[in-house]
Amino acid sequence: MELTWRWFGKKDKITLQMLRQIGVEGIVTALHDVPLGEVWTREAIRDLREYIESNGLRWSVVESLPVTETIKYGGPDRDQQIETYKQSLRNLAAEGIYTVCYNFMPVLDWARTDLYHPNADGTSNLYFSYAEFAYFDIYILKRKGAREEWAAFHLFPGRDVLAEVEELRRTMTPEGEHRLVDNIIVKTQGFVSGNIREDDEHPLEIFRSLLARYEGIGRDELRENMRYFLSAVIPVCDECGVNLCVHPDDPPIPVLGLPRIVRTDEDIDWFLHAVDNPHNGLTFCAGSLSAGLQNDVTALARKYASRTHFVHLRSCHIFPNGDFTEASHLGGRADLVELCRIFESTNPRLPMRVDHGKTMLGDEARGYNAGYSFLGRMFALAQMQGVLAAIKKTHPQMKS
Ligand code: DNO
Repeated sequence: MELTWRWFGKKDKITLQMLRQIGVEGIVTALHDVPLGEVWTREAIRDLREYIESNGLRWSVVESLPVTETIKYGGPDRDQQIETYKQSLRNLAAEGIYTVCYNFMPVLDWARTDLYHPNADGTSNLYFSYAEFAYFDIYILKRKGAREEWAAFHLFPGRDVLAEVEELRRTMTPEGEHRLVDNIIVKTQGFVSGNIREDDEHPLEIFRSLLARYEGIGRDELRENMRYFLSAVIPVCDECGVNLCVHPDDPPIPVLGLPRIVRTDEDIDWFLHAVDNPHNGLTFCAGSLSAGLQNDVTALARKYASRTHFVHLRSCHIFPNGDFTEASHLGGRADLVELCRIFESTNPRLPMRVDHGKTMLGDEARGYNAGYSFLGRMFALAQMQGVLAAIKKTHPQMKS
């Protein structure tokens, strides 16, 4: 596979020269300065591409070309937004960038409750606690119907999330609440070009008004809106050779009363058939998929390898109560060794990046984006490089 790395543009504290030293071949990035919903011009794309190339690397994948909310909830300006999207796709192809990742998660991109959950060995990881998430929903966001929904939440038999929320409430402080808001809707969102930026003064209000747009939108409506979007953009991808690949929902469960439609085998099968064209593909995020008990990640990789255009290598560990954390890249529910074998044999040039490394050995003091440490990701990349080398050596026919 092609070894790529998510880099957040010229302001990223991790420089392209650092990446060259650790064996990165391709860059995964986006035009993070272009406001949501505006066209990515050829000039701006070219400027960044040339900068990457002047550092001896190539721009391999766009992550992400954001799909604005109006397309997801089917607002009155969605056709105009889809035209903008098509134009950006054409411009990217004209500049030689052919792999484009996006997601179709309403309002909230990925979600975690703790960004520095301590491990016994002194490192830290991202973590998702259902009780903390429910606390945020009920007592901070104060979403109508939240308490009733959590009372009816029986994904993990024997777990009473509401009772845990009340327990948490006894010790919760204003700082604790602030941290939850920051973790759930600010720190994890802004840098991925989500709806909330770090400097927004009233993130909760923005968030609530976005949630309100989804009243009456359930799974079927969201599916229809995704089909509408794909039917419009895939012909453009076909015409200019772009592989569009949706990122699975992270975590792969419905959250905050919002439907989520890319979280199971059945969902993947649905959207691939909704517009059955090889350019309509999947970003195989082993981490997101492995955070759902319903998913057998290896079986999914086998089934969907030929429609996978981009791979995120990471793995989650789910605790008996359902909470999950990001495991080592050689542990957890996703067997990354087997996944490398599957993807390497399907397409030896398939771009992959390691995702969400640990925070370790001083990463914590560097102010990196949540989950995107340098040393932690470098460590994971080295592990995956070793795995790939071993696979190629034992199966010489797989040499790229
Ligand atoms: C988080 C990322 C996601 C991903 C988008 C793709 O770490 O995996 O934000 O980039 O969902 O559109």
